[in-house]
Amino acid sequence: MKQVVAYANANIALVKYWGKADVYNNIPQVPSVSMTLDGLGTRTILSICDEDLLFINDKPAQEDAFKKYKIFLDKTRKTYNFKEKFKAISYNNIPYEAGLASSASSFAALAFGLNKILDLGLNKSDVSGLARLGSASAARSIFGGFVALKDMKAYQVEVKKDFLLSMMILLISEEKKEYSSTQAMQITSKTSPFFNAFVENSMNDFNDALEALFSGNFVLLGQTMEHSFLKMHASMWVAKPSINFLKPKSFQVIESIYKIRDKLKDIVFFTADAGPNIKILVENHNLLLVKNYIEKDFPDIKIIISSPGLPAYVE
Ligand code: 2P0
Repeated sequence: MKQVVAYANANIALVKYWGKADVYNNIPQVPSVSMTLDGLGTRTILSICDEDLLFINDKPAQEDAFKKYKIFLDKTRKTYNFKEKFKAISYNNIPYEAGLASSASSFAALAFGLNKILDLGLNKSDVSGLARLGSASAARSIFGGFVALKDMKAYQVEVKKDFLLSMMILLISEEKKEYSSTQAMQITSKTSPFFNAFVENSMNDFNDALEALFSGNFVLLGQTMEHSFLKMHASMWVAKPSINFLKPKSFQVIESIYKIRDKLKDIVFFTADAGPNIKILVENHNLLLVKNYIEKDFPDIKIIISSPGLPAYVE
């Protein structure tokens, strides 16, 4: 039986994607910038089968995940004109559905695997476009390092030599969230009076983040990242119904980061996605110092540390 194995890393957005310009083609309404996470991702074993099947971490996928997989395959079959069905056996080494972008690495690995098993002959940019049909953030996980996604196109961005960054991921809760990202962003874009402001500002954040990565300006990068995160969450809070992904612990961690900054200036910045886990951006030379502060304040929080990761690949 023909099978392929594909791997993709997850990514964390520094400048957030939130809202869709085109729902069917899954085209983001705003440009985003992310860091690909080294060693945190999804490995998928893909084979042709009589029916579409999805297993995640050795269990049949839950209904929501299976539905998203099936919709993605149906769109792909239509776009590339084939009839085959697929069994995907996926292993995530990141907490599933905890706002750690596991759908990004899942659909990136799946798109890479489909390209190979069907001999579609797509280049990386086109594989990224295919992954985007599954989840827009997946378009970024095809590439390594730092990645921009604007309209339909994702690409790796240039980073100043010796600008060495790490992301600390604080696992505050691995509970399944009340709304999926897709649901939450639809509610926000339809009902939040702040959503237009988020969209209008997004191009500035995108340009500032690219400039900061290019020139190695950590403070500009961190401030831009926090600003984008705060605008995304603020616009969700005033949606109808109001959506809040953060937990009291998330706010306590933010307080602790303010405290570090009071003492040591702008050496640390935070962000969060569609979940309560806080992600902390630091330059490598400050990593241990910041980790020690956080561990002292929160000895019970598990911390995962990641550096910029490699692009997706087929084994
Ligand atoms: C991002 N997130 O830029 C943003 C910030 C979460 C918060 O992309 O509807 O699973 O499948 O395109 O990609 C998560 O949303 O959403 C996400 P769909 P996706 O990383």
